[in-house]
Amino acid sequence: MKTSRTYAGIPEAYAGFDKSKIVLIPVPYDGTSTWGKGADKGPNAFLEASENMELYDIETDSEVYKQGIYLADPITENSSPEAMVAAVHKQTKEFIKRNKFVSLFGGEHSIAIGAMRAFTECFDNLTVLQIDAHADLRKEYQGSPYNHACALYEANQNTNLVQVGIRSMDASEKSVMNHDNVFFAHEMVQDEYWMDTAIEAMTDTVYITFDLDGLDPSVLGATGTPEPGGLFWYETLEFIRRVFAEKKVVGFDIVELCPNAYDKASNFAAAKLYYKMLSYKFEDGNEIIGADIEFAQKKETKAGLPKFNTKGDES
Ligand SMILES: [Mn+2]
Repeated sequence: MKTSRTYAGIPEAYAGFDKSKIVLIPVPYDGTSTWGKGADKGPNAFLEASENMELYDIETDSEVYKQGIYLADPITENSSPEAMVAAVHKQTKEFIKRNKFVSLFGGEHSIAIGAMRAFTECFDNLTVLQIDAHADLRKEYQGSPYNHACALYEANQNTNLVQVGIRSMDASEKSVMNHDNVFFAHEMVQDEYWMDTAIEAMTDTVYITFDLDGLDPSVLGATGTPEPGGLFWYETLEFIRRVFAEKKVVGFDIVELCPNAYDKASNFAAAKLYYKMLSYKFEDGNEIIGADIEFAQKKETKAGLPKFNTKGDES
């Protein structure tokens, strides 16, 4: 049964589908994880933490929930990895076509495959920005191309993939990796210009897939395969805020929260990260959505809203 739960407990007035600019799709899927099980519990832990979070963002001086955040029904298809990917693809594409800013919360990283496929079909010259400890470039793993270890294989074939925070991979992945677009954690720590170089490597249109294990485990430890030496909180925020400001970010997912009873801080970090990303997206002056496909976008919504002004933000 659908309850009246809203994202972060926001008032119904900001949570209806029609008026919401943002859609959140929970995908509680954990079909292929190899080590720490429990990413299927991620969306609920994330939503619970979000319900206990203050909704004014100091840094951007905004309350982004007032843009409207529609909490979609979770995608629970798990009869096979293929069926799950197809269900995510279909739902994501439907919401893109209805001119929503689509965000997803997993679930393990394979939930991003269908989402990235939908964005690739709807937007030209797409960059996928992957923040992750792992390269995830295997063509198949344990018999399936839809394993979490293969999450970025397709995006690497079809988009401009930029990988940030990588510190674990298989030697076989070296041959498919685009080395100019890979930012290894051990190099980032010695390169004060890595953010500039990473942003230069992106096209104008960006989708972000954020595997929480890209963060340092001291920031967020409740993930299936934690790796030392990850991104810290404020450098993460600085980087993604710049990406939102300098590029047209068209959607994002956050994956691999694997909650446990002893570490509530991780759930809160994931909740805060999600809200920060929305706050940056809708920060004054940032461009809104704008796909290269036909939208049923209502003209009157363009009037009077400063965020639709595009003056002077093309660099
Ligand atoms: Mn990972």
